[in-house]
Amino acid sequence: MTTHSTSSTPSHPLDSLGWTPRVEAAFDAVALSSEHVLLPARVSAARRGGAEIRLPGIRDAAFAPAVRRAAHTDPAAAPCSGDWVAVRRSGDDWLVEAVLERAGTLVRQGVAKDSHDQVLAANVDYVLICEAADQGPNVGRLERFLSLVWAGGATPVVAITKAELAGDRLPEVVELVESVSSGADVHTVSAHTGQGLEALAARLRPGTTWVLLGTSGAGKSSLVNAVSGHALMDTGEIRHDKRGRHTTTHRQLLALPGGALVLDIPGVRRIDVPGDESGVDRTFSDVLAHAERCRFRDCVHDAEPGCAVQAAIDEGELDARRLARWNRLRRESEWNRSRGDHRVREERTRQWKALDKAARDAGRRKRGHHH
Ligand SMILES: Nc1nc2c(ncn2[C@@H]2O[C@H](COP(=O)(O)OP(=O)(O)O)[C@@H](O)[C@H]2O)c(=O)[nH]1
Ligand SMILES: [Mg+2]
Ligand SMILES: [Zn+2]
Repeated sequence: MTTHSTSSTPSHPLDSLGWTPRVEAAFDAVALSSEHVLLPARVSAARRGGAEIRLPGIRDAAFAPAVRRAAHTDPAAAPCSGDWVAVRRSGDDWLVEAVLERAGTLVRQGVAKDSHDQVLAANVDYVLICEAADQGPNVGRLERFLSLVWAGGATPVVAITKAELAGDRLPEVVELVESVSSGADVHTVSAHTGQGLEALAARLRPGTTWVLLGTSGAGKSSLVNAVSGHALMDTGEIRHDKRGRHTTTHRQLLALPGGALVLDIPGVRRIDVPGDESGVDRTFSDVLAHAERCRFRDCVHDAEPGCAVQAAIDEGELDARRLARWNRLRRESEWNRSRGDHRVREERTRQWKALDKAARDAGRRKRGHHH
């Protein structure tokens, strides 16, 4: 998603919301086959049964509550923050006619036995994973975040935040973070001293959509504020009173002065590795590269002869703990996928039973009618 209007072409009113040719094509397909006049809008926050939407150029409708026309059983199909939707006016309401096809999603695994996966954010180009320099860093957590982002199709960027707090340890912290971030750029930043902010700001290109991931207190909001030069987000120093929380719900799609968009999603406390193993494999691409040179194709990199992964560990090229974490995340990912498959099967059975019952009830009514 690198096609953006230059200063020579007049900007489209939707550009400031992250409009792209891909979204335009998806919208046209929906709009042309509808009997209604539809408008494209972007969802700033999910709502029960609908969404808060942003429409450019319509006075006082910057944040319009919208309702979903069709009730779907699949919660993953409900509008979520970052979604592009096709809406139409109906009296005083905006109706969401369709959720346009997504690219780059962040998905929270359904944790409970029968819970569905939840799309936290859609149409995300980049995810800035924030890890504070003075708290570890926690490389296992970083690997989980990276797996989640890769699996959803967005590009991860890592920020080591609060750099000045690490003091002499900073080079060591950076090396450790870089050793687990293969394929992702690492920025070392401080919202307090301004270190690294210019380099990061240069990456926040106009029209790109970002999500910040990291534990509470990692410095996400401070970083957004420091980069943008405005107090766009509440930080740990501000008490979250009623008004504060209200403000937050209405500010879930933030436009940075440079033109990038930030989706402020609810905190992700528990990071389950997605059932899509490609995310884990991409995160551990350096380990995979070793594994490709193992003598046996089904090598489990334990004690097999000719294991290139064990050889890399012996030679000090690979940390044995990283291999252990890879194995663990792969197992978790497989488990989550099988659980997801099980859930889909159960859902199908439930729908089939409901259809079957409806047919039988209809048959009974029909027979009763004839008597
Ligand atoms: N020393 C220092 N503290 C920071 C920095 N960035 C954030 N903090 C502090 O860390 C705390 C949490 O920051 P906040 O941005 O609210 O974190 P969030 O929960 O990830 O959004 C606040 O007290 C900030 O002042 C930094 O670069 N240096
Ligand atoms: Mg915050
Ligand atoms: Zn091996």
